[in-house]
Amino acid sequence: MYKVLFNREIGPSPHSFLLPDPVRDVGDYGAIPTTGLISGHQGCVGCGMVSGTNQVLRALKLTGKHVVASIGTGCNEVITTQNTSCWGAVSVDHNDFPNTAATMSGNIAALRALAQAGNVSPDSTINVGIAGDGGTYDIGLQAFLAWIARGENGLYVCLNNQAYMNTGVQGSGATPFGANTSTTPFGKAIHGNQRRPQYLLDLALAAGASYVASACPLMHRDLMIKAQKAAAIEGPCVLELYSVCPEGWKSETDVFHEITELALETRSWILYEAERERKTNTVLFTLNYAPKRFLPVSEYLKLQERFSGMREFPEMVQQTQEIIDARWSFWQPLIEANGLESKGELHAS
Ligand SMILES: Cc1ncc(C[n+]2csc(CCOP(=O)(O)OP(=O)(O)O)c2C)c(N)n1
Ligand code: SF4
Ligand SMILES: [Mg+2]
Repeated sequence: MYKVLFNREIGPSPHSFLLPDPVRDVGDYGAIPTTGLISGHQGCVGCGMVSGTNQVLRALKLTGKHVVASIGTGCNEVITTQNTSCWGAVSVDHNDFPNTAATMSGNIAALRALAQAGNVSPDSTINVGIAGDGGTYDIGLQAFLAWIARGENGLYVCLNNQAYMNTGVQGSGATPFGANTSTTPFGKAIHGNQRRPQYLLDLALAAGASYVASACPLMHRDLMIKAQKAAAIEGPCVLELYSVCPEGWKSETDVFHEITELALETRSWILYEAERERKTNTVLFTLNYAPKRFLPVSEYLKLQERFSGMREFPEMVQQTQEIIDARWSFWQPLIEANGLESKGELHAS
């Protein structure tokens, strides 16, 4: 186990108690030159993971280092490898579905060999792995946990769209309770996904990750700060991105913004980060966003047809609310200490 500390400040933070200096605050999105994914990908209109990948790459390029990305099978790989030029100057390899984290170890070994031969400087490169939730929570979990156990430097990005989208919307370990997927259909006898979702960042921390963070492309400044931190902190670092998927979520293609905002305001997606100080085995938790309104989860379910069946079953909506409340209760002491809760509503300044 580890000792838990809370950062009293709520909000995006370029500071880390593991780094001598803060990372560069990337500020407004518009101020950054486009060096992430470039044109030519084949993502659906309104796809969240295109924007998420783009922001990660932009943030990493800001460090001036060369990015080596190992990408696991899934939508992100399929939509960017018919035309690999959309990766620009990133060195990218497509690995097998379960192997993203194992390939990261191969890449770091290759970097060490090149450095020993005097061909590159050892800290000239950022070692990145990118995979979906199916490729991480399920088939890639063994490689992922073993990579963390090896303690190597690298940034693993999980693009979480909460199902196996590339192969026809099968449920994964990250699929929300009650969601309609092709393996958890909403029928008369069984009402959608009957399991509660797992939480990747909990697993990663328990396995010994140095830094874990959740982010979403809507909060681009927060996301890009976190990507830079994860690239700078020693040891395995994990970034999990909320990735809106109109195709699998059965949502309109132009409500990316609204869905993400509802996810944050209902606490269906919590923006936070955790850094581990190894000597004292202390983990510092920072909440990066406190909802402005304490909306019930029923609001979040409205814009996504994958949840439409649940609307007829108020007890399922209530169960979803309980799952959310239970997870949020971890942050309750911090919320109270900041005086943010009042009459059932949160008023963050
Ligand atoms: C060993 C193996 N099993 C199954 C597949 C088929 N497959 C390719 S992508 C994919 C789903 C990927 O889901 P996820 O990782 O969540 O990524 P998404 O497509 O949702 O972005 C599956 C099952 C495969 N390529 N390799
Ligand atoms: S199916 Fe979903 S994740 Fe895949 S490209 Fe389309 S919107 Fe993006
Ligand atoms: Mg997925």
